[in-house]
Amino acid sequence: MTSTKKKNGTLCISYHDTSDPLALPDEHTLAVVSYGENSSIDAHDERRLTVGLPILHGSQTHEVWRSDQPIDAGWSGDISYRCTDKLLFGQVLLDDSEHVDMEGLTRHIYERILLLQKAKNYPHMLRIWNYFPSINRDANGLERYRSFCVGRHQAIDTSSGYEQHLPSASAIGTRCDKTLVYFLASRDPGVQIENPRQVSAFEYPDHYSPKSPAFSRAVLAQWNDSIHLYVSGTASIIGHETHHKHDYLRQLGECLNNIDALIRKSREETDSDIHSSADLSGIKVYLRHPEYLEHAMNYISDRLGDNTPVVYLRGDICRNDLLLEVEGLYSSC
Ligand code: 3EB
Repeated sequence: MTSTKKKNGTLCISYHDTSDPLALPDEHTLAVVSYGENSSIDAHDERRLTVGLPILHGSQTHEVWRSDQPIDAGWSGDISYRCTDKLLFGQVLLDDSEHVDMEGLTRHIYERILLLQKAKNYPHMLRIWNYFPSINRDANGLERYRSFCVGRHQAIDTSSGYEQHLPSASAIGTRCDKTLVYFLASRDPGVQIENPRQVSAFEYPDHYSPKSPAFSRAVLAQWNDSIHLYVSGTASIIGHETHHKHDYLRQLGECLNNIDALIRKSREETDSDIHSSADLSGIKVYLRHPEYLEHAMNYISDRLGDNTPVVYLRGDICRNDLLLEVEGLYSSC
């Protein structure tokens, strides 16, 4: 479905196909996120970012971030940003390979982001996406995902109560040679939602990673004129353990069960009127193997119907036994 109506508000996030005029940046655009073989930021227009994951299927594959408020843009070191009176959208793209020190690279990125948040006064990180190469590869005796967790933990503020202020997140492995991180931070805090079916990631036992993964399961943001729910990358994890290790369809079912449980929790704890994963504005399904695509599409269509934009991407998941992961986003405008 293509819409030509220009949406306005503090922040609107919507999904569009390539031929839709809204997929082209204008003066209200904070970002247009697309997908392709390599992670990149358009040299002529920093609003256009490409995540280095091949699209397996999807039509409305351009995620468009817009605001009707005046936008200020700039660079802070490696970070390109756009901000309004309320929010800061930023992105950073750096050379990476399996030989790069992942812990140091991640620490650098997160420290620079925090400096920018402090300098511009957007203290609340709401949502962050991390895409880096060779996520499951060992380097210097530690899987790169775990080194990422260590570097992130070193950079963030871990003073008392920090676990209640973590953003929702995704961390997905690419097969390109750059690390791309993009994020949304705000002047006002969001509401953290944790999943009753899962141990919070920041409380995982040590054997998953020397430092726990610093993210919330979901964050709800109440803007003046809209409600957003940012659902983290969600896997087939119950408690803290992977379930259905060799069965990607059961893993997919469990991802959706987890997202539905999170959405229920968000309704209990806030004024949100989101009822199930079928109400989400957009869903991303990351598949470790392209062969899963057809069955995954049939399953999603049976469970959610065909009204929600879904993009299927080839990406690696942070635990070797996870075959896929699902994230979602709700934007009321
Ligand atoms: C999990 O639930 C699956 O480290 O930022 C999902 C989303 C996962 C974000 C992160 C990890 C992260 O543990 C993995």
